[in-house]
Amino acid sequence: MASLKPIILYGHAGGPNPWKVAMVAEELGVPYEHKLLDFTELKKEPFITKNPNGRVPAIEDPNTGITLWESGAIVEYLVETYDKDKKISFTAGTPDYFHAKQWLHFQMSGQGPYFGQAVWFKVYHPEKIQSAQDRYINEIRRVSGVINNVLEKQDWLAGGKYSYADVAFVPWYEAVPRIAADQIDLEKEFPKLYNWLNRIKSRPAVAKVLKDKAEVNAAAQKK
Ligand SMILES: N[C@@H](CCC(=O)N[C@@H](CS)C(=O)NCC(=O)O)C(=O)O
Repeated sequence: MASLKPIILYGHAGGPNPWKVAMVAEELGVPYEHKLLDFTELKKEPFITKNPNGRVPAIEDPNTGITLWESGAIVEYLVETYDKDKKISFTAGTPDYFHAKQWLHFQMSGQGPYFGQAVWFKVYHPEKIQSAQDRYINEIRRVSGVINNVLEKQDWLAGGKYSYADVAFVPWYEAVPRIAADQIDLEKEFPKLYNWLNRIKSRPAVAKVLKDKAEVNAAAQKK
């Protein structure tokens, strides 16, 4: 996609959601410029006008003029606008198309918020509330069980091939060792899921984004 101007992707070094968008853009060969913001910049101008919710990711696509936020909506925009060959998506209106959306909605409503709350109560909440920690760690386990069971019967979540629905889950799983290394052993408890994550992470596009993420995190730690 040599003729495209780079999409501006507003992200953050540590937060998982923008990296999901980067992975999809890399898979599609859509050029992007990843602007890493500090959390202190998100609730004020100029960012708050781009995303009234004051969170990342958001994108600005100079090729179409759109500004968009919410990572799931951005992923859908990217595949519907740029995945003409259906490399990681499906023909509109087919069952596979809707199944991929179903998994993306599950990722957005069932994985992201619960894994996010697990981080909050394990790492950031000023008081240690065991019941809240247990609730969200158990949700990580429950969501992982759902995926693992499905992957007992198939290699990929939707349509018999790797798609955006699979890669969407990767960034939050990358956070699991930090949240629950002492409580959840993905390899042992959810071997199909563990193997699936490794297959996705070994794809060149995903490996590149994970390398970028590791580099910016290492740089952020040195500051
Ligand atoms: N549902 C939103 C969640 C966005 C979100 O929570 N982003 C985090 C970083 S991964 C953030 O901006 N946190 C800053 C804050 O909460 O102030 C999405 O998927 O885009």
